[in-house]
Amino acid sequence: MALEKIRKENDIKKLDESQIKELADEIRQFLIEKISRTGGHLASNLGVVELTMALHLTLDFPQDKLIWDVGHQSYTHKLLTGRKDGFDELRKYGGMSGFPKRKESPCDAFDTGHSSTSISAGLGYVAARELLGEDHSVVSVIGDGSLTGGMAYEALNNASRLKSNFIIVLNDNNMSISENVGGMSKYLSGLRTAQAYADLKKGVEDTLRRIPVKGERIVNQIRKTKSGIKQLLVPGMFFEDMDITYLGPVDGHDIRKLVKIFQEAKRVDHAVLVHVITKKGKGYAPAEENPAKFHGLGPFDIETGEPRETDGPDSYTKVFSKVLTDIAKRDDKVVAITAAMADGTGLASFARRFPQRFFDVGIAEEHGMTFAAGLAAGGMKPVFAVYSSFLQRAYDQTLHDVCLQNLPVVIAVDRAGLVGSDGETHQGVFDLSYLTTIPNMTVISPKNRWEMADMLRFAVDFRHPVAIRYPRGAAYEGMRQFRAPVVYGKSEVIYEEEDIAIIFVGHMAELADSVRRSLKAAGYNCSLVNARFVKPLDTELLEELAKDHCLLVTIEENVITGGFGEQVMEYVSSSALDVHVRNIGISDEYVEHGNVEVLRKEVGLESDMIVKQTLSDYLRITENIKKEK
Ligand SMILES: Cc1ncc(C[n+]2csc(CCOP(=O)(O)OP(=O)(O)O)c2C)c(N)n1
Repeated sequence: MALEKIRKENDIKKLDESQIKELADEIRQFLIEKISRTGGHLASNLGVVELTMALHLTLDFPQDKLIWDVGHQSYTHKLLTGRKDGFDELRKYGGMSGFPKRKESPCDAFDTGHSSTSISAGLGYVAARELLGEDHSVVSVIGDGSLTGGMAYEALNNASRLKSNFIIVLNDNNMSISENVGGMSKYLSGLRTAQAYADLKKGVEDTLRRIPVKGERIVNQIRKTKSGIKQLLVPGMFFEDMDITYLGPVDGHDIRKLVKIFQEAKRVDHAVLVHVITKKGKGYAPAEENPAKFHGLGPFDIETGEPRETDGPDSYTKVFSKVLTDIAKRDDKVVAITAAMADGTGLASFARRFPQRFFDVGIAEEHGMTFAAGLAAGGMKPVFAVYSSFLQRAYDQTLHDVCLQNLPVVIAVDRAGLVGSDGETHQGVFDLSYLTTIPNMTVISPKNRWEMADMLRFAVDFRHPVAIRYPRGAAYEGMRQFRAPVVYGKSEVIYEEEDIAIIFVGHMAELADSVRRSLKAAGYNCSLVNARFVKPLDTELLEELAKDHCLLVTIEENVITGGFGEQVMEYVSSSALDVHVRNIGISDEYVEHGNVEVLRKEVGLESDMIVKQTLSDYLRITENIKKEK
């Protein structure tokens, strides 16, 4: 067993050639087996087994720095750096992360999760290396999907000035999560299909080089020209014209060729891009056939490739997808935008139904938002469906391009709240804070599947910027009897009592209801309010509640800082209302990976804990009132 010989970084170099081939097969088998049990990112990892091995054969860890873009494809790297045992607890609370983590290993050079950061981070490492007079390699691996993100181009623009070695590995599998889109993708396809032609060019170049004395000079001269003759010799002109040497394309499953090209890349005295062609899902037929399905998934059956967990009730995403398609049938101004997440956001069915009105902009949330603003200014009704954590990228565009002009863009904020096993980078727990800072923005959140539908209809008809926030997973099917029309700026009182009032945001409905039931069982009065609007606040209701309640408890799955509760607290305080406020939410920390239920307990979004806190607050308040009397 070659894999057993790998106990720590650099052990791979002790294997002979036959064991190297064995190792690739064993790694694939290992990944398929483990991920079939834990879930995780399968297809991307199967695609980079040989690429990672070749990098490990070329580099020395931890001195050399290897930076993964997104980082979802770093499993082989984890295996080759002594973390095999971690796979049993992959993505579980307290277990190994599914992404690179510096605190997990000195061989993880940079923490990632969001795309298109690796070239920037690599350049930073290179600049630090130069300033500190160090001498190690820096390699950034970026996928063709991640190369659709603007940050990558900002970094390439910078890389052109480099005077020392920096290796960018372009892992080109022609796929983002689903099929890759756009001009760069087309350009790379051109380079790929020109493989035979590229070999021919290489032949010409080698022949020229063999001309005694002058050969090398002629080749260099031609490389430097801007003329068409260069096109004959040099593929990858886009990069070459930016003074980034282009090497490849090379077969990403041929370890010998890969090692050779990486050795060549190490000799370049500036930035160099190695174009590697890989197959997403390589070695596991169901993943090769359907790489999008196997990009990231839960536990599955290896034989059939089918998920182990059966479908439960519809997810919020599914409700969004169905209702939006329904709205669009009647309103041909409605258009939908995704930043490379057509499947995840549920827009894939909209795309099939209305291909002309669907736009996948690539992994480009910033561009997606300003594009939506342009569509709205041009008379359409854009709905941009985007995960909460990725929307963070488009804060300025939301502020500067959408809200400043008060344009009717609907932001469908999916995966809001804790998302679970993807961890810190993916938790959607900041959106209420950052969105509510923006003038002209309205922020709403539904308590159950029916309100999701009602709110989406409200949002599409609302002629101003509006964000509708909903979580990952099953749409709540409780509280069906409470279905009052959505009225701008108005909360929904579900149970009206006195003393204690719980105000919850969106999917905290179930938890809030359970807290109330416990309080009632213990003999206390308790009102229950569905905030509905996080912005604007229903201040009229707060004034009313203050009259016959002494404690308001706010519950939201968002950081407390700048969230709904803090805004309630601020209003109560600045209006000198006679009521105390307790904010329940996420404290000022990143929340790591793990099952959502486990994470909720960890952060204190759990019924018993909230009941205890509420009673302790209530008893203290009533005690003080008695004393004052
Ligand atoms: C800013 C941001 N938006 C969206 C995502 C979700 N996402 C994760 S991987 C991925 C596709 C990446 O494609 P590529 O870089 O080609 O890697 P591959 O999985 O094909 O190896 C996307 C869209 C993300 N991680 N970051």
